[in-house]
Amino acid sequence: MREINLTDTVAFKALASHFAEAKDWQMRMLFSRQPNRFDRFSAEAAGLLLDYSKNRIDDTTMRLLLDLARERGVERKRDAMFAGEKINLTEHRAVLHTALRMPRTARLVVDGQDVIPEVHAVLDHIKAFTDRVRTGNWLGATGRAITDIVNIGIGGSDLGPEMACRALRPFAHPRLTMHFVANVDGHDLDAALAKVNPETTLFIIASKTFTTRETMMNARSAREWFLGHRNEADLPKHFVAVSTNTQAVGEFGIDPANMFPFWDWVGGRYSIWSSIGLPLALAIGFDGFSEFLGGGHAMDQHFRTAPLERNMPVIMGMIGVWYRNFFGTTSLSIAPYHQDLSQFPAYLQQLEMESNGKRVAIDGRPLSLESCPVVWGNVGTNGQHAYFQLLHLGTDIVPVDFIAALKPMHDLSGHHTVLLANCFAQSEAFMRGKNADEVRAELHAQRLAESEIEALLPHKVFPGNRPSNTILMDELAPATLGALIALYEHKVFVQGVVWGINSFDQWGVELGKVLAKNIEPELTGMPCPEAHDSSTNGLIARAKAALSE
Ligand code: G6Q
Repeated sequence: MREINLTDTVAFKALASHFAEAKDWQMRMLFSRQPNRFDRFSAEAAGLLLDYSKNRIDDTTMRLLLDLARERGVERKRDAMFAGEKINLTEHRAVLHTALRMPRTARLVVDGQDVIPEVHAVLDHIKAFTDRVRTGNWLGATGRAITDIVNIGIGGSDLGPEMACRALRPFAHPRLTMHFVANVDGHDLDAALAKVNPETTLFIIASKTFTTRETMMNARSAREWFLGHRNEADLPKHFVAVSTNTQAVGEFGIDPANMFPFWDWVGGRYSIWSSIGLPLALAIGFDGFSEFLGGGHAMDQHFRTAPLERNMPVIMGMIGVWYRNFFGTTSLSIAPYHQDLSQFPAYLQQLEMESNGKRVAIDGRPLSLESCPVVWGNVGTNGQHAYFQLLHLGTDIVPVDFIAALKPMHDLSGHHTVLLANCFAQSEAFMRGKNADEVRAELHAQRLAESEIEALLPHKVFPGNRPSNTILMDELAPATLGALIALYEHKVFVQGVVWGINSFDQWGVELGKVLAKNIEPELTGMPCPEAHDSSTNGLIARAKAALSE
């Protein structure tokens, strides 16, 4: 079916004429004109508060953005996703990560089969296994309890569990240390193996396809390392798999009883809720993992049922469209003011950029407008001492998402107050800026000479009017983390619908999986299967010479 160009929709045209006026608005003015902006432009759901008042929007902007969401069919397509329709058209698949967090009592029929009993059968398996490891009843080959878990996976089979295990570190079992190996660069596996003892280590080979070059190479090397210390009969006690490919898991030598399956309707970057979350379930226990799923489900319910005016993923998605397609912003910075969310920007980078980094519409025609911005960031306050200079004073406008928990998970006095003060002060400064009069007054107070004040002035004026969202939660716990991830998943969905793209395929990633295969044999001295350009030939020659020394 032919997609209607975004620029041809009634709502987009209305927004375009609204933008002609809105583009010059100053947020300082908006706040003084509408003192209740915080109440008007904030929403709450699933333990999260979203303050979106520090954006270049007013009531009309929001009304028009929601008109656009409706005209693009966000509600209809959302319902189609939840119902298990095959909305991933290029891969002919349903998109059902939301089914992974549905309660046991739910029912969801896909291709004539209710998937919920299967989902819960796997969860039961995860529970039984994780209980045994955590209580010390799962013993290694020499009768010792497991102390270290090495997850070998990449992309969606790595970023989610690694991010979540770090985020929920205070909830983790004290005996278990988690390690994550993703890179085919042997330094990654080598560093992990140097820290662990084969007698007390459990390897999780996590790969949806069980064919990914990096993961299979790391898995084979880990097995070789293990067999250097123990024998083949000991493998089942130290190697388990998470995959959709039963045959390949068996061929690798992993006992099918130790395989945790999932389904092709779970995309890699949406798979933390499936067996790919096994490291998280091991770390925080099955009850914690269930709370995490519950948080995601609570956000699903909100996304499905809340009116668009109060619907957090819809609001965040549409504000993102406002900046990307009207103000022409090119990136989005994620600023978690929580050390345990240090991997969250990298996680969102994949979620957003792999989902919506597309240049053609779902019908294959080129998009009429830009899609996903570059997503990047780091924890606060660290980022303040590095790139916040550009966010405040650079030539580009970069919207920022601040994320913070109101209560810390530590007892250190004073730290959390300073952290939160910094977070709120930054969003205030982005919004207000500092005008010439304010800078002059400051410099006069320092008793600087008039000539110096005038010379310094342009450097010290902050234009402000730089937008941000702030997401607050009571504390960073399994349920709030689940809700936070699901919030962004659905925000990405909303934007994908508005841009008219398939958010659930990843042909750009698939390319990487085949490209290196052509060059690999050449580096080991095989004849050149195809002619490259002179640059690639030159690089190959250099590497070949170094590798053969
Ligand atoms: C995610 C992507 C990608 C994928 C990895 C690992 O949505 O498809 O990041 O997760 O390439 O794939 P396997 O799990 O199949 O090894």
